Amino acid sequence: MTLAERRNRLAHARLYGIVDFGYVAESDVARVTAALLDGGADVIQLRAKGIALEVIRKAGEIIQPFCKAAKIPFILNDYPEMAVELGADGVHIGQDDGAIIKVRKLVGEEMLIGRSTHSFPQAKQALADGADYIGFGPLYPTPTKEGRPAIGLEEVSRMEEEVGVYLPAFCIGGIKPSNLAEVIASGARRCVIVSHLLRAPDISAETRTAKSAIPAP
Ligand code: 3NM
Repeated sequence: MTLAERRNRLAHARLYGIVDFGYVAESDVARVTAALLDGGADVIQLRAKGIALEVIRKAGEIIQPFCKAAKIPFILNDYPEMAVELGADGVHIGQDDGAIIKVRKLVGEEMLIGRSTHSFPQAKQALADGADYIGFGPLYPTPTKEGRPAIGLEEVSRMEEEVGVYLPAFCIGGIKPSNLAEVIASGARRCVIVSHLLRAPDISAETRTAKSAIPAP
């Protein structure tokens, strides 16, 4: 995908899915990726905290062709150099993973850079620093990042009005069907859902249901 196609895909994205090794066994990467894509996930990230680099690389080599065939951006969490080697469409970095400009030097101009943000000021900063998209959360307590304080819904509309108009902003953290309506009502236009989808008996169906609850941007 060209940069323009990558940006265009993100601009139209509503639901961002993550193949997270906290929930997905190495042997299940292909099945879960296919199910998320089949359910309509608009972006796929590989997130593997504390996993050996070789295992991450192998998982990336499985996910990349699935995403390429579906024309869905494949984003690697952390590891900018590996993201380039894998032919990923982007890399996602946290608040403590250094300056975006440094990551940009590693990945070049064609790749998307996503940044996790946990407050309105951090969201504004990520925009100023040249992020291609942001995550914003955690809105609720989440088993995926246990102990992380929830930021609630208060800042969502301001973030969307002052940052989300310039770049895609994905609300994240503890989002599930039972709170999706209030997340949308608070002003969110795009969501990341991890544990709820990955724990579902039918990941594809659950993904489809969640996506249908997020209005098209
Ligand atoms: N990042 P779930 S919250 C990976 O706020 C991640 O930056 C967050 O998983 C952030 O849908 C989070 O299971 C966990 O709550 C999202």
